[in-house]
Amino acid sequence: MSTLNGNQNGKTYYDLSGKKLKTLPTDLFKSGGDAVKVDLQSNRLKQITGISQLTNLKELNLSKNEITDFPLEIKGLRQLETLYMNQNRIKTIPENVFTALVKLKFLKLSTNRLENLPIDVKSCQDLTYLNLSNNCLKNLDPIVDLTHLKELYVERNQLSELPDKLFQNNGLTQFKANGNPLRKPPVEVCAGGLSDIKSYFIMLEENASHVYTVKTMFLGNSLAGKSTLCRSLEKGCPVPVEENDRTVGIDISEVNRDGIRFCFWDFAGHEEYYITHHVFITPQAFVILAINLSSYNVDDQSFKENVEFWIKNLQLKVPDSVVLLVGTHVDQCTAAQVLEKKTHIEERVKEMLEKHKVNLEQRRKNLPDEDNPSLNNDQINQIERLIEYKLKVLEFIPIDCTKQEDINRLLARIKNYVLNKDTFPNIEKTLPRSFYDVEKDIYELVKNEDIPKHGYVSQNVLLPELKSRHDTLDDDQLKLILQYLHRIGVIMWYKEITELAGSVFVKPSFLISLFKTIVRHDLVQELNKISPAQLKSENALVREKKIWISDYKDRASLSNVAIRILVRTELQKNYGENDEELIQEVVGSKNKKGSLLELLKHFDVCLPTKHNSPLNPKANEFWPKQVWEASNPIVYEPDACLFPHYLSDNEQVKQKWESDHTEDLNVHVYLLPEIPHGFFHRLVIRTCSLYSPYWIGKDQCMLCRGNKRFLLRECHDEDQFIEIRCKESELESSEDIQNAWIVIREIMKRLNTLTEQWQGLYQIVHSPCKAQDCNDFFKWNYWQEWLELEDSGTNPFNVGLDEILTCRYGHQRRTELLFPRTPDADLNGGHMK
Ligand SMILES: Nc1nc2c(ncn2[C@@H]2O[C@H](COP(=O)(O)OP(=O)(O)OP(=O)(O)O)[C@@H](O)[C@H]2O)c(=O)[nH]1
Ligand SMILES: [Mg+2]
Ligand SMILES: [Zn+2]
Repeated sequence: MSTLNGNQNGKTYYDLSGKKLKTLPTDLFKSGGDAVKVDLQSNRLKQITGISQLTNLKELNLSKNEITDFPLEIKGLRQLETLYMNQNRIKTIPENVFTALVKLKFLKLSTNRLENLPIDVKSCQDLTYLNLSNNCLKNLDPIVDLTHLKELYVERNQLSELPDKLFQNNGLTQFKANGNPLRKPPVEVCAGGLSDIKSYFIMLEENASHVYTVKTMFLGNSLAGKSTLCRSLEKGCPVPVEENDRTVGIDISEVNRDGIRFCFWDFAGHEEYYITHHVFITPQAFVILAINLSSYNVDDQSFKENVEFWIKNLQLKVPDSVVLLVGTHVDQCTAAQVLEKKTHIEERVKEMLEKHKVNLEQRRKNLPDEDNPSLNNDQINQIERLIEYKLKVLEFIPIDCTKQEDINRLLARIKNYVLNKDTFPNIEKTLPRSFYDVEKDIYELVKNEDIPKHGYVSQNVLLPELKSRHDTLDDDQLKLILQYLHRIGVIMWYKEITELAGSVFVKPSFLISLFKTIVRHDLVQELNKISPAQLKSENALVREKKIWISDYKDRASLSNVAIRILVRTELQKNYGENDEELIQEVVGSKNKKGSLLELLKHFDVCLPTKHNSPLNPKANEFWPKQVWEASNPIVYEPDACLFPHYLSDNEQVKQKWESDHTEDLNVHVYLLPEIPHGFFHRLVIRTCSLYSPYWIGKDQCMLCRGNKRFLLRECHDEDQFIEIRCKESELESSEDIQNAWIVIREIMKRLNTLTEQWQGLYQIVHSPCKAQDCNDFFKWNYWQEWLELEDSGTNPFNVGLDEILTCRYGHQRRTELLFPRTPDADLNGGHMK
């Protein structure tokens, strides 16, 4: 038999992967049922009749097929230890299958449509690995008795609770549960991983409490009336806001009403702030979208700017948001106008939500019609998940913010909605009592000035203070609580940033006030205001100030010295002259980067650009056919921050890249439904901190790696995509091509993780056909697997792909130019896992 791969340690195994099989080949059975391992992944199997003849089988791989009904015949494989059934379309598993599979150790069922697990799965007492991610499971009760589990994955299901019994098993070392609507433990605890979940259940035993907290975000354009609404709701009566009192950044406040705790986040409406807003627009929040009815016109433009922009962004970022539309300024409109505008907005919103849904369903429907449906399982799963998200837009409430009764009416409506379980299923959380107490104590500490009033405090100070008030909690438990409070946005503790891990921002408003000093709509004015005395404090000259301003205007680059001066001024204004330690910590000094820059980098707001000194050997990397000059004006500005967001053209990039060539390596990453606001610049910031030299423009960026040039480009044709190219003239050998793919993989990895920040986004990847004017393309499947590939794994592009690929119009290319295929694929197998 041609597919017999011979003996491996005396065991017979067969590699039948990627052969377009619809049934099992009879050869497999002829050879006498001696098979120990069979790899059937990436075929088109719907059933596997005959498999039970292979009674010696220990390992069976059926991943990436078209199985919808769990094959009962598997029952006959009593020696089975390893079973891959992932990436199929299985809805249920009948009872009495697992009772026969008592030797099973490894079971992968991820990416199917399972709603339940059979109770008898507990018969598999030897199971150590179980992967159930990407299904529709609502509870995990059937698996709590699997006491030998070491690894368990249940990401992206519909779990609202995790059974605590599962975590009494001390053998469990790996557990992932992202992407579930969890209440117990809350998502914010699960995000901390296995040890946090275990601690949570232990603390819960002592004393549980149910907390109702709603983060309420006020969004909408400038002058819409957000601050007016926010302050009036807080006070319970109309609060006038001055016309020149524009919100800068975000204002945060807190109110308790009838046992519900509201955290109000009043966002500034100016577009400049959107780059920092992004970070604070978080899931499970309640959004009040304010629309100024007096300036609203009944037309497309007005709808787009005042309503659509915000709803679209929410749909991409947090697609399960709940949005209340509030029309302000009704006192400045006639009753007829209010009605007309209200109807217009309501109808257009309905249309837009409907269109979003139809588009997704259309895509979902079109997918399986393609040549090889099993290739699309991942994609279908992704889209179905997006269809399940339902952004809820509640009613439209027109109000006059200056009238008491309108404020009362709004308050009553909000309370009604918030207490409605259908609207807010996650508002009630089960938490150990201590979570609540610790939070209260932190506020006390600030109030009593046991910690400074800005609330930026070292853990060495905070933890002992808290411990003295809670003698039953140890450091780890306190840290778990702090981490939880960070995730719900009550405090901020960036433990993943090394330089900041030791400190906590007990008041988020302090952190935001730092951002506000440099990310603001009137920054140039602020720079102009810098006085000679302030300049002197940093040993700067007046002429430098002029350079800062022109660099900022022309090149989106802001000197670190200027940043230090602006922040110092702000801190001195609010917290007194004398706290030099705080100032140093935040703004840094010539030798040490301050925490502010670390944060801005962490949030992908700007790219710290380095001085081209011998200390930075990377900066001297040569690139093709030119001598590398040290004085690139944008990038090697010593000690500055680049804000790609403010760049206005691509001239420099174009000049360095020269022109495209059809033979360039070329990958298109489509982002659907559209590329989110600020996505490309975040990608550029993340990528350019890896490679240099680089050149950044408005929506293009070129970077070099060794002697190869790569281009990133945001494309806004009808479809929106990000293009990644590698220059063809620099690809002479097969090794060159492989090396270029390595860089492209790094870029795509960053792109892929960045995408996770927008839950409503999905990606499709193509390599366009390289022939001139041909529109055909080659679709990438399982590319996420390729991104995660470790040395031991099978490159999915080596399974079932020929050496040469042909587009539908007959143009041919070597596969390695279209896909990251490794040329010497070990056709003899031996890499079956
Ligand atoms: N007459 C009238 N004035 C209102 C109403 N709502 C808000 N205003 C006024 O409109 C102006 C702008 O309101 P703000 O609440 O500051 O607007 P904002 O949305 O917070 O604006 P940014 O902070 O710039 O994003 C203020 O002067 C308010 O007093 C209303 O219903 N009627
Ligand atoms: Mg405001
Ligand atoms: Zn073609």
